[in-house]
Order: sequence, then structure tokens, then C-alpha cells
Amino acid sequence: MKYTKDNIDRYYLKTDIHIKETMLKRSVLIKITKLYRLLPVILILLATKANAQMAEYNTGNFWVYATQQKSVLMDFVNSSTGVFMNNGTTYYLGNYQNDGTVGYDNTLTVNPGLSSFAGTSAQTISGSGTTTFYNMQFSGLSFSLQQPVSVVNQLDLSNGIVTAQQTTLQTVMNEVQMSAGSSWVNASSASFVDGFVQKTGNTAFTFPIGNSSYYRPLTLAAPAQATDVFTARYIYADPTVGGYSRTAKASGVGEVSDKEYWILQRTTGSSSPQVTLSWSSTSATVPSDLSRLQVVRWDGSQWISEGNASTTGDATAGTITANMTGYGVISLAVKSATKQLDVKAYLQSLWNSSTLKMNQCLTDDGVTPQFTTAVDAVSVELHKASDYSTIIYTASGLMLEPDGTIHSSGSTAVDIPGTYTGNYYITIKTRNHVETTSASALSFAADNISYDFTTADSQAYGSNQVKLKTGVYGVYAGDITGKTSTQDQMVNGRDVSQVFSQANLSTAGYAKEDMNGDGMVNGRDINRVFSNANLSIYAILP
Ligand SMILES: [Ca+2]
Ligand SMILES: [Ca+2]
Repeated sequence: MKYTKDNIDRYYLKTDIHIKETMLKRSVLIKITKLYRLLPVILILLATKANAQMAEYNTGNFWVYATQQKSVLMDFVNSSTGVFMNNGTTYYLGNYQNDGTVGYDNTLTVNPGLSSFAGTSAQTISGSGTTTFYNMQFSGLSFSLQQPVSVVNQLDLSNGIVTAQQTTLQTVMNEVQMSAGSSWVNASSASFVDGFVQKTGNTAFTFPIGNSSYYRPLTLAAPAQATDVFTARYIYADPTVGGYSRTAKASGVGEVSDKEYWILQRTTGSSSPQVTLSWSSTSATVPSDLSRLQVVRWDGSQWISEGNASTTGDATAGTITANMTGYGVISLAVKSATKQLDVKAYLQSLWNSSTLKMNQCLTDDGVTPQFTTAVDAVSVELHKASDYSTIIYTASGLMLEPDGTIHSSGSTAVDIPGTYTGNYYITIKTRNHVETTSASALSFAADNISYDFTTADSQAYGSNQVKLKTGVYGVYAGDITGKTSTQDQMVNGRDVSQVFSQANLSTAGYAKEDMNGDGMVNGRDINRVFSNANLSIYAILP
């Protein structure tokens, strides 16, 4: 730093006044200790006289009293024997190196100290000592943090990014330590901590952190214990580059952000407060359907979901809060808009024991299939695990192919909205077969779910399937109607009568009474229904 003779002279004057004021105020004590306290000042004067660019040294006890202001115009060096107590206002305009003790008199209740880093060029904060500020302010250009600093009351991030020197992503070092009950003000994209911020206590806290010119705070709900300590930093980078592969993930984890992640460490304690993360225009794309968003955590070998307890905002900017099962490397992920359900089932009446596939339903010419490749159109329903009568989702107009696979139009599987992530029964419904559901409720946490009804009768709830051949099973035929002309989940006389009446009318074409799908309703169809009615076939449902 360059200083003119003019401002150095002013500094001498200020220091001189400071000493005189101090002597007047503290007459007896000062007289005893004045030489001791004058020593660093004398050294400073000598040093300054020798070279204006040299540092201001403190090797003994130095006090800035509550009503006083001190400006360190050059670099500040507090040696290993130095004790620098600031209860007034101290401005550091150069680099700061503390190898001793910098603190304040915590027995004072008025005007506790403000330590302000206000240089017009980059400042480093370093040394092997202990730095504790009551109030700390960053208002200069930029700061390189090379020793931990502790803030007891308030951190004012007026201006400049505080970049902590780090050796690894997760090693907590050179952190800003926020004492229990302390707070901060004025963090912004122009002023945040790029490194670890540590907080102690049982109150909620937002970590004023960022990286690469992006201010991306993380909010922690109140921990349980006053002694709980959490430490957090933010990294604007693809987590894969940091060693947390985005492709290593548990079932149910969506697309992990390739833009950013946070490291939140539970340094002391065992409580599990909620975490709130945010996104902005610099984040990975967030869908307008915020329910697809999730907080994810690296569990040491893969990403796992910490879920989505609540969200605010929209696709452009907002927050997501999650209940945490642990801490560490965390990020945002977006679940797929559509899940793929691969489900396979055979219909008894369309089964062809020669081809070992199903026949296609034909139109009234008895030749042309009703569907291009499918045998029939069916529905798949998701039913609530704890209450089967609640239908969670219905996919209708699905194509049932001769090999038993079922798919949405234009898809290779049944498309299910990605928001359905619970456990559901998978139910097959058709025009003229018995409602049949999966043996148990299946988890839809993953983006791909598959279920094959055909491999065993027990794949259906109540083992309610018919054997088509050894090891091949199908859905029972024959429930066409009921008392109120809708299917009643039973195969009985009403269904037989329905087919009989249409056979009498020689009904042709794609009709639900045409059980075998050959394009006409006749005695063969009556026999099929009659046979199952005789067996008292009915739907067995949870
Ligand atoms: Ca019926
Ligand atoms: Ca027929």
C-alpha cells in the first residue's frame, strides 16, 4: 500500500491523541501500564518511519477502548506474544496476520468492538493465532481467508467476496465461525463467504455462502441442542467432477444437478434439522411442476433422496425444504416427468394355444384386425396400497400386444406421471375379463417399474388367474356386465345372457360379447362365459 506523508502524519496524530485520551481516562492504571502499552505504538512509529509500506506490529498488549477508533493503514501483524483487544472500532486497510490473540473485552456491555476490513485492494487474513471479533465487517474489495475467524455477535458482509483457502472439498478449514445467537447482514451476489461457514446453537440459520460469483445460501432449521454445530459451503460445479458421480444413484433419485452442490456437515451433535436449498437461473433446469424436485444426498457411494417436504417459488427461482436422514454432500435432483411401467398380462379368451400368443380382435369382416398390432385396448389402474378402493391413477386406451405387453400409444410401456412415487396395486381392466390386480402393492419410487402377471397364477392377488399352459397364466374371461349393465366383477348368468342375446342378434365386429375376438358373437363365445360362470369365477381384490 502507498501512503502519502500527509496521511501518515495524520495517523501519527490520531495515535498520539488516542494515547493521550487513554491516559486521561484511566489515570492510575494507565500510569502503571503505560510504558507497556506504549511499546507497540513506539514500534509502529519506528517501523512506519523506516518504511511506509511495512506492517504495523503488535508484540504486547494493545487495547482499543470502547469510544475509540483505530485505523491500521498498512498491514497488521499481531505476533505470537501480541494481545490485541478491540472494544472500539478498528479498520484494517491492509493485510491482517494474527499469530497471537485478537479479541475483545467480553465483560464490557456497551460499545463492543467492530473490526472492519475496508481495504481498497485485496486483503488476506492469516496467521496461527486466535481471532475473535464481536462484530466483524467486510466492506473492502475482496478477502482471502487463511485462518479461522470467530464472530460473536454480527457479521456484516457489506462488500467483497470472502474466499477461504481450502485443501479439499470437505476439509473444514479457514472457516467463518458464527457463535450461538450470532447473525449476519448484507450478503449478496457481491458479498458472501466462498468457503465454510460454521454455526453453533439451537436456532435456525442461513449460511451466507456462495461460489464463482453466485450467492447460494443454505438454510438450516433449528437444531435441537445449543451445542450443535453445523458447517456448510457451496460449490458451483458438476458434483461428478468432485467425485460424487451423478450416475451413481439409488432407486427413486431423479436427474442430479450438474451445476451445483452444497457440503453441509453436522460437526457436533446428533439432531436432524430440515434443510432448505434454493435454485436460480444459474441452477440446473427446474420444472414448473415443483413436486418433481427433490433434495438428494451423497451417502458415501451413491446419491439418495431426502425427498421434498415443501417448495416455494417457481421454475425460475425458489426453495425446497427436505427432512434429512443425514448430512454431507447435498444437491437438487429432478424426477422424470414420466415413469415407465412395463406390465405384461394375457387374456384367457384371446389366448391361442398354437401360437402361444393372443389373437387380435377382428372387425366384422372377420379378417381385418381392430387394432394395427394390438389384440385389444385395456386399462391399467394404480390403486392405493392401504385402501384398494381408492384409484390413484388410470391409464386407459392402452394397447395390449399379442405377446402380452401393454403400452401407451406412442410409447413402449405404460406412461405414468412421475409424481406417483408411492406403493400401488397394479390393476388390469378390460371390456370382458375379470378385474385382476397384482399380488401386492409395488413401489413406484423408481422411474422404471415392471410387473409380469403371466409367469404364475400367484402374480395376481388371490392367485386369481387361469392356467393357459404350464408356467403361463392369464386373466379370467367373462365379466361383461352386471345388474346395472356395468361389469360387476363376477362371471355369472347375467354375463351368459348378455352374450346369448347378442349371439341371437348375430352381432358382428368389435363387440365386447365377442370373447374370442373373431369378429362375430356366437356359440363359441357363449361357451367361454358359461364355463367360467359354472366355475363361479369372480374378481379377488384386496
Ligand atoms: Ca358380470
Ligand atoms: Ca366370437
